[in-house]
Amino acid sequence: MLRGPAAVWAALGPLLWACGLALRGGMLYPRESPSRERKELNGLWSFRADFSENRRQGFEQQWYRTPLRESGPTLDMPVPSSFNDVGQDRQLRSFVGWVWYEREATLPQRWTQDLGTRVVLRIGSAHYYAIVWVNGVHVAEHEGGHLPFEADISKLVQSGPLASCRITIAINNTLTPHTLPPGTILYQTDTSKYPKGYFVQNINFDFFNYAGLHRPVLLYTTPTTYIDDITVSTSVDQDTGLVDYQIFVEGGEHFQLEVRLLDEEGKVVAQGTGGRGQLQVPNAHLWWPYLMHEHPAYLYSLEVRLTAQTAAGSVSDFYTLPVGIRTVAVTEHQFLINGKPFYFHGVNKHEDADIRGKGFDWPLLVKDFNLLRWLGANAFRTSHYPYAEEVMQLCDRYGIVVIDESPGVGIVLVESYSNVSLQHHLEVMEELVRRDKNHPAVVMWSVANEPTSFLKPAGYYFKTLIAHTKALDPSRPVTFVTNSNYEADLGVPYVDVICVNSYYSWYHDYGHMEVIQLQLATQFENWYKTYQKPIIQSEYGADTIAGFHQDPPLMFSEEYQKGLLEQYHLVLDQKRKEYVVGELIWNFADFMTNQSPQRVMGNKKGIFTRQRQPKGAAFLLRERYWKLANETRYPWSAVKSQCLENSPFTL
Ligand code: GCB
Repeated sequence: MLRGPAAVWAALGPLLWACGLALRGGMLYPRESPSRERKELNGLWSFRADFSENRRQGFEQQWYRTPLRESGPTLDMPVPSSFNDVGQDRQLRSFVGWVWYEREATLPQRWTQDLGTRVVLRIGSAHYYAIVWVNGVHVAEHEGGHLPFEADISKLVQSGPLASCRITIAINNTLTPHTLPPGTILYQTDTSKYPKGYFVQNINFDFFNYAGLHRPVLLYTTPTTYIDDITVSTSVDQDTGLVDYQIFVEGGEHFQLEVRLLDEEGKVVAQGTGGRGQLQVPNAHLWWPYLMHEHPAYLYSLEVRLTAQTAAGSVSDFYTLPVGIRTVAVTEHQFLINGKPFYFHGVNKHEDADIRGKGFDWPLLVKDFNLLRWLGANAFRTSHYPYAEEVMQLCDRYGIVVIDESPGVGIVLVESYSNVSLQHHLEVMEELVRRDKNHPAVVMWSVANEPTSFLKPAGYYFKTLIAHTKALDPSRPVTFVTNSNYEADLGVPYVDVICVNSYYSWYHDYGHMEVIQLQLATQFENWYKTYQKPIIQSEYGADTIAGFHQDPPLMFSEEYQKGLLEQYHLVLDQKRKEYVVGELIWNFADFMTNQSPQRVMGNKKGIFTRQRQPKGAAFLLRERYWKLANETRYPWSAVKSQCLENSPFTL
C-alpha cells in the first residue's frame, strides 16, 4: 500500500500534470536533427582573472567591449575545465571574484543569413554567477553554478555582414549566505596580521569550490517556430506502458504536431498528434535498473515533428527524446520500481578529478561508469549538486538509478533560511526539474544535504521547498539528506524517504569499530519509530590513504576502511529485511577539498583513488553488491540473467 503523502501525490500527480502545472520554458538538451545543428565551442578560450582590489576593474573598463587581449594580458584556458588547477599560480588557484572568458566563433553562412534560423548560445554550467555578452552586447545573466542557461542570439548574429561572433563570459565564484551552496566572505582588517584588503571565502561544505566553465559551451540552431520543451511521464497498466506527453512550442501559433514512439529496433509502437496526449504501448519493455533485470535500461525514442506555417512558408522542427517506461512508488518500508522492491546499492560521487577539477571530461565519465558497473553499483546520488547532462544520459542508458540532488549543501546559517534564500532554492529546483524531469534514471529529488534543519526557520523552509518540488513533479518522491545527529530535524516530516548520513567510529569514538553495530542499529530503530518511512543509509565511510596497511586495523589504513564497512554491512543486512532500502558508500573516489588539518590533500574516503584505482574496500564492496544484485533481481527465476554474466560469482 502506498502510504500517506506518497499516496496523495500518486493520486494527484497525473491530475496536476494534466491541469498544466507541468513546467513551462524549455531546457531541452541540444540534439542534432534534420532541423537542428550544433557547434561546440570547447577548446581554448582567452582568460583573465580580475585581481583589482574591488574585483570590478573589468566592469569599470568594460572588458566585454573589445577583444580581451586589448585590455590586458590573457591566459589560455581550456573549456570545459575549472580554472583553478591548470596553472602554476597559487593566487589563481584560490582566486575569489570575477574571471573573464572570451572566444571568437565563426558561424556557418546559413546561420547568419537565413532569418528563419534561430541561433542559441547554451552554457552547460558556469560556476557561480555569470554574465554573457556577444559582440559586446549583454545577452544573458545566470545565478547558480550547476545548471544550463541559454540566450537567443539570432538578432545579433544576423544583423550585419559579420560571420563571426565574440562571446565574453564574466564569472564570479563568490558564495554568500543566499547562494546555493551558501558561503561567507571573511574580511581580516587587523593589519598587524593580514595584508591590506585581505579576505577569504568561508564555506560549510567539504569539497573544493572549483570554478569556471565546467561544462560544454555550444551554439545550436532551431527554426524560428520550434519545439521548446517536452514533458513525458510514464505509467503501466498491466502489460501496457502509458506515455503521457506534453509538447510546448514557441515562436508561432499555427502548427501541427506529430509524435511517434519507436522501440530499440526502430519499429513504431505508438503514435499520436497534438501537443498533449497519451501513447499506449502494448507489451511494453519496461526501463529496469542495472542488475535488476536481464534487459535493463530499455529506451524508446519519442520522435516529435512540428510543422509550422510561417510568413516564409512551411517549416519543420524535429526533436527525438529517449523515453524509459517505468514507475516509482514509496510505501511505509519499501522503494518500488515497476512495482518491485528496489534496494539501492551504490555510491555517492563528486564531479572531481586531477587538473580539470570539476570540468566535464568524456574519458573520465566513461571510466567512472565502467567502474560503477564493475562494482555492481545500481545507483548513485549526485552529491552535492546537479551533474552534467551527459552523466544523466549515461545513467538512462546503463540503468544506473539516480537520486538527483540540488546544490543545497552547507546550509547552516540562519540567514540561509531567509525568504531570499528560499526563493532562490525554489528557482533552482525549478531549473533542475525542468532539466532532468524526463530521465527515467532519476527516481527521487534531493533538495539538500545535511542542512541545520533543527533550526527554527527550517521547518517552514523545507515544508515549502518539498511541497513546491512535488508540485513541479508529482511523479517522483522527494527527500533531503540528513545526519544521524540531527534527530530533532524539522524538515524530515515532509520527506518521502529518509536519507541519513552517519560516521560511527570515524568522527567520534575514533578507532572503535566495536561501537558501530550498536550505534547504527539504534539510529535505524529511532528514525523508523519516529517517522515510519523507508530509510537509505545515504553516507558512511572512512578516510583511507591508498597503500597504508595496518593489521590490527588503524584509522586511515585500507584495513580500517574495510573493517568499518563490514560492521555497517552486518546491520544493513538485518535492517534491509525491514525498512532500510539502500546503502550508498561515501565516496566513490577521493576528491579535493579546502585545505585543513583534517584533510590530507582532500577527502580520502574514496573506495577508488582520485585517479580511479581501487583500494581494498572496492573489492569488498564489489563482492557485496553482486551478491545483493543476485538476491534482488527480477524476475526471480533461476534463469541465468545476461546482465550478471560478468559477475565475479557464479549464480
Ligand atoms: C558528510 C558530508 C560530505 C562529507 C562527508 C565527510 O556528512 O555530507 O559532504 O564529505 O561527510 O567525509 O566528512
